Amino acid sequence: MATPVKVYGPPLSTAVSRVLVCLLEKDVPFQLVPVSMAKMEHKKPDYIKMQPFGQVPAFQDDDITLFDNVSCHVFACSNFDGSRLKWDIFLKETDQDSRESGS
Ligand SMILES: N[C@@H](CCC(=O)N[C@@H](CS)C(=O)NCC(=O)O)C(=O)O
Repeated sequence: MATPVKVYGPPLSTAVSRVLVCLLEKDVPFQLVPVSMAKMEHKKPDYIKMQPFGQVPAFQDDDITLFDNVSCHVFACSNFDGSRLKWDIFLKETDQDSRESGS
């Protein structure tokens, strides 16, 4: 992790706050980049270039950009150490199931 993860959006957004809780729980350093929904910044061309759905959150880690809070959770649980969260357990069990079934 060369530069801290960036999360774009207002922390009052439920989707953004879910990502922040995940990163805080896992103790992952991050930078919160404010995006004012009141000023419709999430619909501006520069933001849409990064997040084509014009929604918050957007999440960046090096060359990876994610658009959905659930994919952020899966990414964080697959790539960062720290507290084990529900997704860690789910991913571990899914991996174990696929190893046991040979798929
Ligand atoms: N699929 C996204 C949806 C995120 C979402 O609905 N964000 C809302 C704020 S909580 C948003 O950006 N709304 C503005 C819009 O849809 O134009 C996720 O679950 O993270």
